[in-house]
Parts: sequence; structure tokens; C-alpha cells
Amino acid sequence: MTATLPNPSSHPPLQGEANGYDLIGDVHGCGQSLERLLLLLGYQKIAGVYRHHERQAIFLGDVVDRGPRIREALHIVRDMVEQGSALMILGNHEFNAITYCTPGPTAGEYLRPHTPANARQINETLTQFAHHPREWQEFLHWFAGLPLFLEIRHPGTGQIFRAVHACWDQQIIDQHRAIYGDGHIDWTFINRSVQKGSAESITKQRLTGGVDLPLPQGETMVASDGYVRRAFRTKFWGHSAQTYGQLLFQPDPIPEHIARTKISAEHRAQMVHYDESQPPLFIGHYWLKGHPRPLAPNLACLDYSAVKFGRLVAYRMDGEAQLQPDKFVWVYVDP
Ligand SMILES: [Mn+2]
Repeated sequence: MTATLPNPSSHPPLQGEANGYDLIGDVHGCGQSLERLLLLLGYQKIAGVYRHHERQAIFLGDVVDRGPRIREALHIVRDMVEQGSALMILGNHEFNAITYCTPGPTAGEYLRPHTPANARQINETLTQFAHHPREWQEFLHWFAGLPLFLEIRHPGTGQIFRAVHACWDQQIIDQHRAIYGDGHIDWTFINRSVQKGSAESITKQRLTGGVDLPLPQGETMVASDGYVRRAFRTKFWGHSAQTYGQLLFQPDPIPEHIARTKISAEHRAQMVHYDESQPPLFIGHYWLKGHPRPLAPNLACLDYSAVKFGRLVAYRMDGEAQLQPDKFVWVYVDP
């Protein structure tokens, strides 16, 4: 008897074998929009799983929370990853889901405290899985096996490109690699990530949440989502920023008097620099609006607020060194 080999034409590419990669931003439960985007990108549903004969999708994290079809979106993505037609990195929402649902050392408590704000973030996901508790546990364990970042060499051009949910911080990534070899985590990492000041908490926060700076003098502001914020999101590229307003990278403005203030030496020291000599990098996370375009020649954010009736956005990466405006592909998300 001879072993049956998979038919090469029906076998999706493995990592490093694809001719191209389709990086996809924050899905946040927009399962129907995801299917429309995959079809637009030329993926076909074969035996229940979306595949492309020569391309691989890379999900940039935050598939869960907020939207109407979280469970469907997760099944689509996990099936693709298990069949080799996609890769996925962790977003802050998947990471928070793991810690929110994992019991802590104290009886009755969880690694991520069940505060009203934390509960609100995950509420839609838990509601949609209310009748599928075992399935939800399986997804949580699957999340724990995903990496925080990827670095891939395009097989055609040899060009390296990178993916992380919010911020590529080389120093933190080097530290993580020294322990784990690559972007993966384990349960020790997850347990330590909730201890304030631990290396793991800094790694998790920086890579999946980016660089937040505190508002000066302990000021607070109410963001458009209703949350009270003590910090604001900043850029980690474009180093010409002199004021906080120029450094700001979030949909909500900060108070005018802060926006005009010169960046302090202390805050300057906390900034991360991703300069234009670095390989192309893909991120999600930042709730962009408008017409998708590169943020820098080597940087694209693919989160265009799909779940707020924006766009679900992909970038078709074919190993180019400079990202091109015409390689963004998207579907509009209708109310
Ligand atoms: Mn997100």
C-alpha cells in the first residue's frame, strides 16, 4: 500500500511557501464582513475552510469582542490557521480574554479582575458563547498558543516583513526571543503578565497595546467610547514630533493645552522608534478612519474601525520593500 499524498493544488501553502500574504486588521466580530473580504481577496471556501492556492492570510489580532458575529469569525480564522491557509497573532483583546477567563491564585478571582470596564470589553464575546462554554474554553487555549509577533521572509523577494498588533519594540522583542525563541508565549508568561511591573506585563502591554503616555498632572478625559482615560496612544514612527499633539495617535483628541505642550525629556525617553530603515511592519489596533494608506513607507496599520461601520482592511504583501497605497483592499461594513 502507498500512502496517500495530499493533492498539491488543493493543499494550502505552509508558512514560508506562500507566494504572497494578505494581512488583515481587527475583525472584532464582523464575521460576515470577513467572509466578504476573503472572497474579494480570492479565497474560496473549500470543505468549509477558506483557502487560497498560493496565498496565506495573516490576522493581526482582535478577532474577538464588540461585533455581532464573534463566534463565526473565530471559527473562520481558527479553521484557516489549522489548515495552513492563515496565521494569526494575538491582539490585546485575545490576550485579555485569556486572563479574564483564567482563575487567579486567590479563590474566586481571575488573572484579569472582573471590574465593570473589563467586563464591558469582553461582554459581547461571553454573551455569544453563553451556550457554547466548552467551545469558548477551546478557543482560549488556542489563543494561548498564538504568537505576539511574526517575522517572515518573503520566499520570492527575500524581503523580511513583520506583524505585531500594536507596536514593534525591538528591545522587548529581543528579550522575548532570548527566552522563547520566537513570538510565542506560555502559561508562565500569562500568569506573570498580570503582575504589575513584570517583564511579561511590559511585553504584553507594549506589543499589543502600544505606547501610552499619561496625561500630565494626573488629568483625565472622557473618550468617545465613554471610558475615562488617564493616558493617550502615541506614534512609534515619525520622530519629528515636538509636541504631545504631534505624537498623538488615537481617534480622540487630547485637551488643547496638552496638545501644544512640548514633549518632556522623561516622556521622550519612553518613546519607541521604528525608523524607515526597518523592514515593512503591519499593525492593527488604532481605530483609523478614512482612506487606507501607508503611515510610512515601511508601516501600515490595517485597523480601520470595521466594527464602528468603517472598513475591514487587508494589505496584499508580495515582498515589496516599500508599501504601496494601491495594495490595500477593503470591504465597507454596513450598519
Ligand atoms: Mn482592536
